[in-house]
Amino acid sequence: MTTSTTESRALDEVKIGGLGSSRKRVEDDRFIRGKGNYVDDVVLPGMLHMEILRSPLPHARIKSIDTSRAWAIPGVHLVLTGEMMATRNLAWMPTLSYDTQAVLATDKVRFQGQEVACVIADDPYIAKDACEAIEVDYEPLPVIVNPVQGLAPDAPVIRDDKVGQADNVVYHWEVGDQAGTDRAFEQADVISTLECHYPRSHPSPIECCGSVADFNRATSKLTFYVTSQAPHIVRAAVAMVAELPEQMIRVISPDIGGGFGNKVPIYPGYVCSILASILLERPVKWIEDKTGNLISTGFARDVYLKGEMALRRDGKILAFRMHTDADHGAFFADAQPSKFKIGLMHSAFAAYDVPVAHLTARGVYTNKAPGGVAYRCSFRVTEAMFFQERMVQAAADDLGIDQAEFRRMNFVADDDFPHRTPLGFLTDSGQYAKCLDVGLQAIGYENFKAEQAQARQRGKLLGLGISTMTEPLGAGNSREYDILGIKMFDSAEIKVHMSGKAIVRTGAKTQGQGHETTWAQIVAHELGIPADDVVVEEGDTDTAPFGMGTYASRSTPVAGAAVAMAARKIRAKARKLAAHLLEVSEEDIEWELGRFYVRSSPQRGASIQECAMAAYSNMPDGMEPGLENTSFYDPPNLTWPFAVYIVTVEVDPETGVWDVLRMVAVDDCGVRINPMIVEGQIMGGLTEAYAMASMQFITFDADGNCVGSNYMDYLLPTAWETPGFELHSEVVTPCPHHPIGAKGIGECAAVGGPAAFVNAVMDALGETGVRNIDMPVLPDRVWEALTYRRDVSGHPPVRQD
Ligand code: MCN
Ligand code: CUN
Repeated sequence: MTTSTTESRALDEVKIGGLGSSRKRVEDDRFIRGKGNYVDDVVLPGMLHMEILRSPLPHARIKSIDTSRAWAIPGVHLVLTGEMMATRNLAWMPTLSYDTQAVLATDKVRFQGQEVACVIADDPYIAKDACEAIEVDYEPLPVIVNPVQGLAPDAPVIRDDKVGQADNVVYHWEVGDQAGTDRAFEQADVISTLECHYPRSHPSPIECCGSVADFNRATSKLTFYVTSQAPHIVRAAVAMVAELPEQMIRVISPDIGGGFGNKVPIYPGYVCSILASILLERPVKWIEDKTGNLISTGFARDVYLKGEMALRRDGKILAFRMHTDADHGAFFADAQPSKFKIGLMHSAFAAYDVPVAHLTARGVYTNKAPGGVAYRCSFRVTEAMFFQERMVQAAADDLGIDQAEFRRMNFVADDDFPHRTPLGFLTDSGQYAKCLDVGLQAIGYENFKAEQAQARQRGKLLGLGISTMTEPLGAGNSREYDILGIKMFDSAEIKVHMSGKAIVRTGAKTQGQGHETTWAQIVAHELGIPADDVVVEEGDTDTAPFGMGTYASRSTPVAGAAVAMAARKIRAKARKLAAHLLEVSEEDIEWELGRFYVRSSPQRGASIQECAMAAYSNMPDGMEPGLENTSFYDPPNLTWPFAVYIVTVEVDPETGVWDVLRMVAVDDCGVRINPMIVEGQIMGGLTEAYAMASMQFITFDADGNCVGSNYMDYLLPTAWETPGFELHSEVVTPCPHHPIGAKGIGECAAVGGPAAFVNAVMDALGETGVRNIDMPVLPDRVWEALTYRRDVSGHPPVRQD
């Protein structure tokens, strides 16, 4: 390269795949060729197959289990029951929320689909047949399908296994200033109220959960292939539950076909496959089927939300109070920071400048599969933001103030950061009003209002819904966030080879988010090594540095930050190597992307690749050879992305059917590492938001039968049903405490999206006096609301007899 001495020789960052490059996802090369390596692709010599017998009843005492017919089937190697698990102290296991969960039921079954027995056989078909040959004698018990029933004074105690548990309450939790909130309500001109139910929803990844346990008696080592978003947590849990030494456990999460939170909890199937492999000294594979997944694995939401807002006539929000009743199913098995019982529900209204607030929460056991926290949400932020935006719209309507204007006047101002919210968070940065303005401009807000008025005169119902969200992403800091006492931080390791190529490993675990692409981009940004020269590896606890895994969109905020910090340590060492190569002192060295140079003669330089070679072949006296480093990153705060979603709909009053006319999304997630991947994340999240708002329905009848345990009943939108989305990326507020200014994005659209759709339908219903229709906003619910001019609740039915 011939350049003049004054001209920069820095590499073009976008060309080498650095920050801001919409580099194609490197992992897709194998995925689109069908060459991914999922747990079900793992085939080991001598491998056996496990199937689970699940309870048909939601609540029943187990009188007896007869496995003799199953044992007699040729090809059956082992039949596991709770009684056998109990002899090894494995009938119950700890959950990630300091509760216990039955691995295989011993005393009672507590939800439909609960694991009762396992069969390990030569193939999955024999195992399944043998499961059907097991005879279980159940004595049915009264069933509880919602918190109202669970809290009734004469309700049967579901968790009678727990010493001292006399009712179905899991916890009471509160935060905020009750007395101050009461005083603020006394000052209010107007008090707005809202009550709604955020229904159960299910992540439903393409790949179900599964595991292959391979215990080798000769080496005493357990290799455990598993569909986990957090392999290191699984290793810790297996060490705890199975009492195996941690260094003898190798957990490998290979390719994962979508996680969405479903693959965070520890499932009974994992534990049973491990015990079976230890007992049989052969590899044991368990692959869950779709119904098993839909009926028994980590659900989300199912929370009853109730709140009030104290308002001044001019539109100022003075205070809010909120109460939530969460249906946790039979076991409190959520994975969440232990200090916060209802997740991060107290992030509600964090984008609004509210002086004082109070939140109470109660968890209730019911005869349903354990759930509550998973599905594209940073620990219940989804429910918090949904309630926030439904409440804000109701308050604006009550005051007769324009919904956009009401939001704008109450937003935390751009110069008011860091901002302490009334429920204790410290939000870091944002340009809320600007995002809103971009959204309103894009949707043509003023025009729409005119169109809406004209349409109403013609008997057509048009509606416009706005939703905003700010989400605390990137737990910890470790001062406040831990899971089972393990502090939440993350890590990255970079090894630069002598040719200047590199490998990055982190404690996170991609499930489709594209880490193999984006972590390399961070290295390219920090070191000037082209992203194509950097390979990324995650998910093997024997090789990856410790980390808490990928959920709550924590990877970029935490593991991504660790990648940048590890790269900076490498750069610091490379600088010393450059000084040595250029025969000047380190103080005389400058850095530009990909190259160190001598300040006084910029044409004299050493590329990062030359420094790498020197680390193996020509290091200064006294310097350790090699160019590798690890960084453990404990974030100072969560990152706080912000978004505005605006939807317009047309409702047919004759049928209640509603169609989305347009949807505009303005997301500010700080610096975008890979704009294309960020857009993919937003589109995926908006699709899920649309599904939850419009069609997805997994509920339970009065007898506790799960309705929605198959894809005829539980609907997934295809490209045909999904509306088009218009994405805007012009607002960028770099995160002030993240090394590259990035904030999380993985869940924002699923978190903020649902309220935009519901608000749009509610806006269309405008003058009917209907205040709420619970999700999913099915046409019959809309029709009912319009026809009878009443709210339509989505509460599960309660038996009347
Ligand atoms: N990214 C970026 N610039 C930013 C922020 C993120 O380029 N400013 C990129 C990241 O580098 C990463 C992706 O976007 O490649 C998502 O990053 P992040 O927001 O850090 O989220 P995580 O990687 O921690 O992913 C978790 C999040 C969660 S919790 C759920 S649930 C969810 C989601 O990701 N599950 C998914 N998106 C998913 N996408 C797919 N395809 N599959 C899943 O299971
Ligand atoms: Cu809550 S679903 Mo994501 O955090 O794995």
